[in-house]
Amino acid sequence: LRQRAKRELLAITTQAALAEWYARYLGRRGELTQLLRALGTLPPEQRPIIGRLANELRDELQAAYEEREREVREIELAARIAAEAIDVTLPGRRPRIGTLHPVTQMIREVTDIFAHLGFQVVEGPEVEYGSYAFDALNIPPEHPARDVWDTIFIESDQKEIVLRPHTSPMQIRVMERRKPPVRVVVPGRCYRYEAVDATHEWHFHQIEGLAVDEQITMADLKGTLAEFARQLFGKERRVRFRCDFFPFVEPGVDFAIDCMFCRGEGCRVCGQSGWIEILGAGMVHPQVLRNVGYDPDRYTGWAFGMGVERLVMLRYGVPDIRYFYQGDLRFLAQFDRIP
Ligand code: FA5
Repeated sequence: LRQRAKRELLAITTQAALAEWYARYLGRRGELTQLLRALGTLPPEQRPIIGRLANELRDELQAAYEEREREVREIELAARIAAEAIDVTLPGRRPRIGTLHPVTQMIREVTDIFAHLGFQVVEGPEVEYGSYAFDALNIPPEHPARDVWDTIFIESDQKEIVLRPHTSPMQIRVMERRKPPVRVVVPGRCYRYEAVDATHEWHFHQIEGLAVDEQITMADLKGTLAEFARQLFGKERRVRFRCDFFPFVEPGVDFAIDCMFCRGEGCRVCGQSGWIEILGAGMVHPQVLRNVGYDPDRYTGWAFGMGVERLVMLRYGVPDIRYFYQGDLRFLAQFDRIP
């Protein structure tokens, strides 16, 4: 009995098997317990001898059991640790950190350049009154120029409300509230009821510029924009002004830089003209100054408006404006210069 019990005990590696073993030998119906109970049936002279041996065996098995119990606990613990092991030498998983949208980056870069030239950055509402978006800018109702800005209307009753088709209404809002000198740039979203193609979105961004003071001239406009273009696109940039028409400026111009993609024939960016138009600009129309209560005999000023997506497209050679708002990370993650 002793040898069998001990052999079995040593083979045990789980608490469950251990409990079974205990019941089999030392439990209430265990073999040894039965044996001890049967002592009474022995002849009286044999009882003390057998009784002593049986009690010794019970103590021995009890001790062996307790020792094995400790060992089994260690075996089980070791197995659990092995199963739950963490390899601390594995490299960590890099969290995915977002990047600023290329349009946001460009807005920051452009407004930064103008901030260093003494311009304040202000913002205004995207939902705008028709009176600010058009009338105060010298575009009366029924004027054909109103169709140039294919407008998305919110309300078309007496008090027209629109999604602003350009940032120019902020010229009015700023001048209404301040006396000259005024020097501001206004970044913001614009919306147009427009067929979307590679260079036109129905939703895009502009940055408006406005400077009004005594004796502001076209030369200031030219100098400021040339400086801006060279900071953004390189010192060697040449610039061009050509006549253009906007109802709220007189004279109006379009401003272009020399094409930096031209390698001789067949340039897809500038269409071989050698020039890339960047923005519309001009001297603030005297009627616009009057509309905000400025004296056009005392004050003059200039304004410009540029498309931000177009600047990004030029800078990085993005062929299609539709990439900007498709939310495709393969496109967006390329602009990962976090400032
Ligand atoms: C204007 O919106 C005038 N407010 C600009 C201005 C301001 C002129 C101050 C004079 C004085 P225009 O419609 O050309 O002008 O738009 C200006 C720029 O916005 C364009 O050169 C272009 O870069 C961008 N733009 C216009 N429409 C879209 C469009 N659908 N998608 C993307 N960019 C556009």
